[in-house]
Amino acid sequence: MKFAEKIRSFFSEKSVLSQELFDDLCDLLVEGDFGAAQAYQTVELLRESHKKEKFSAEALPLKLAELLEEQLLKAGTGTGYPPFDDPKSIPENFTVILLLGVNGVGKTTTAAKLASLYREKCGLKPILAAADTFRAAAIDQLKIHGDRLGVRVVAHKHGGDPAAVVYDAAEAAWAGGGNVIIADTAGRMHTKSALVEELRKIDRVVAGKSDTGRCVKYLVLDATTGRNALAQAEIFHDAVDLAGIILTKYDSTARGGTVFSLACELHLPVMYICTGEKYGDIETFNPRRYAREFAGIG
Ligand SMILES: Nc1nc2c(ncn2[C@@H]2O[C@H](COP(=O)(O)OP(=O)(O)OP(=O)(O)O)[C@@H](O)[C@H]2O)c(=O)[nH]1
Ligand SMILES: [Mg+2]
Repeated sequence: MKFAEKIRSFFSEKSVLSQELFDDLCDLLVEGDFGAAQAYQTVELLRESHKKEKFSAEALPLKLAELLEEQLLKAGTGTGYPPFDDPKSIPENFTVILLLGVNGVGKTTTAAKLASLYREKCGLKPILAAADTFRAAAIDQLKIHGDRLGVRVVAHKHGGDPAAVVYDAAEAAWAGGGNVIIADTAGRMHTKSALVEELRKIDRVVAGKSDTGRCVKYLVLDATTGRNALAQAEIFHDAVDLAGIILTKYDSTARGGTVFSLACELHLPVMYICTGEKYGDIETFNPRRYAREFAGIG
């Protein structure tokens, strides 16, 4: 059963706002991948607002959704949801988007989806950069996507320097070949310091190419890994300055509370949600819709 259905049936069975209901809701949130402390805190806030406003049991799902939405919006403050939503915000020069993440979370697939999304919905000219030079097949995998989509792919040989790939992609963009570079990285290093060093090098390459060029780092997380995804985010966020999260495989998960933990515990906003293997299976994250769906509304 999808979590949204579960929470919906939970609310539909309750007509009285009792202590027991709040306790059960807390357990349910934990089941939905909330951290225990955060679930407790959320329910406490609901309880307090109930004391003041005396709303009915029927109003509880909406109150929960509003509270959750607020938490999500707070995480997005300063970063903005999502960067290219508004076609008027097309960058003057170029933006490099680096996709980071552990093995198999969906980085390469997401790179292709973003290229398609930016071109179709935002009118941008994307370039794919094969900066995962670590795995031999990774370059070909990205080239296949590029061919299918008709998007240019900048690639070097297997084992090459990822920063040099980004440099060449930036050259191509600078020469008018594009305005958004999506770099598929190996996204993991043997040590944190090696990862940090690698990313600093890429930052320098981008900064050296243009005053207004910017480098945005997104961490790709597999939604099916639940609380483990949060642990990954913690490690990466500690090592590098992440702009946000891309959540993949949301089609295969029943829960989704991790999104609220990312927002509340790490102040990391989710930017995109991927719901399948096709290019179109990506959506810009909508805090209101997400909070309402989670609370079983609509
Ligand atoms: N159902 C579903 N599958 C996905 C989604 N995103 C990616 N996948 C699948 O997940 C698998 C791994 O995807 P990749 O894009 O190769 O992952 P990666 O992070 O690049 O993997 P490595 O380069 O090996 O680290 C593939 O079979 C994808 O089709 C999604 O949103 N939903
Ligand atoms: Mg890959």
